[in-house]
Amino acid sequence: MITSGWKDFETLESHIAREQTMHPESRGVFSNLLRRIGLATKIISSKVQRAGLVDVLGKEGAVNVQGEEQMKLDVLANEVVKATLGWMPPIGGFGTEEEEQVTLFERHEGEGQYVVMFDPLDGSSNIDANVSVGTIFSIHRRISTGPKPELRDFLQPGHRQVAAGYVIYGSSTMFVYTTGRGVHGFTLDPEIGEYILSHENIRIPDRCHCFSSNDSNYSKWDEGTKKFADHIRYSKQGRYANVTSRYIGSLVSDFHRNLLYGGVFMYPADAKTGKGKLRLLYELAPVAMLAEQAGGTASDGKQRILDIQPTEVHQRVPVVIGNKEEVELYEEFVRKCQE
Ligand code: P6P
Repeated sequence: MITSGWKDFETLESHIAREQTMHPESRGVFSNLLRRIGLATKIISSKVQRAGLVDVLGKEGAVNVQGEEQMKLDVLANEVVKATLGWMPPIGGFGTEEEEQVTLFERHEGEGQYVVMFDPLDGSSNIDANVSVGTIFSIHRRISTGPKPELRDFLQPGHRQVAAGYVIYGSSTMFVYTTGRGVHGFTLDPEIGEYILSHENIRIPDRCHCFSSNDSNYSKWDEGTKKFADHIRYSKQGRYANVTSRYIGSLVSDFHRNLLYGGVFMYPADAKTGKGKLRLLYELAPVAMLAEQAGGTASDGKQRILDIQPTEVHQRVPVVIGNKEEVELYEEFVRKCQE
């Protein structure tokens, strides 16, 4: 009988509604925002899953604010996010990897209380090779009180996020999010167009199963980072007896694998410039919130990613993220090599 187990047939919609009951004062505004993000990602998923069939593969012929070549799907995903969310009264403004400036809206009294940051299609350089990509989002409550948001509403430390999540467009499409009460994963059933709860209360396994970094940058790393990477990969004893290397080159995919299997991902600073590659506001702060909600953590080598006070919208920082034991070990290697 197909009805057996349907009592557990939790969808993203019903989960959001259930979470809302934890806030009796809530009018459902925040819940509607999360639902719309779910809708936007279903639309993006339908485009990504048919990328080879519709003329959306390949380069847009433009570069984004990062100086990165925009793929057609980057532009399309960005437009979908803007069209799906931009008109919503609760959104005072949004920022996206694809645009230099944040977009600010003048809303009526009592509206526009949230700002949202997006990486509409993370890992898009992999699209032509059919590698998993993802959408990452971060939601903050405004701290300014005027009719329009101000930049400081976006430049808040990650520990103030009210929600964060990603959707991974892989062998299946999965929506993973947190509102500060655990991490929950929903797999899209394309036959009914619903995200179904498939991974409730995800906890990162306490084992370093995977080590994930772009080793072609090894020569650019500082000594502490090199020693840490060598220790994890080559000691082949104790906790690291069975570590394997995996690197997809798509943050959402590398993070999602480590979240489920255990492991550590790092994109360290270039020792010469001190700069990292990954963006703080719409890549690292959201995945760092998820990591901590799942029992892991994320650091720039010296401090929690979630404690960094942002200074600009497209700010890049170094990162090590995953099991708490490995991230803390990294910080120790960095400290020792700087003493
Ligand atoms: P590299 C994708 O372009 C991205 O922003 C992340 O998704 C990914 O983790 C990283 O860059 C990959 O960078 O230099 O290894 O290609």
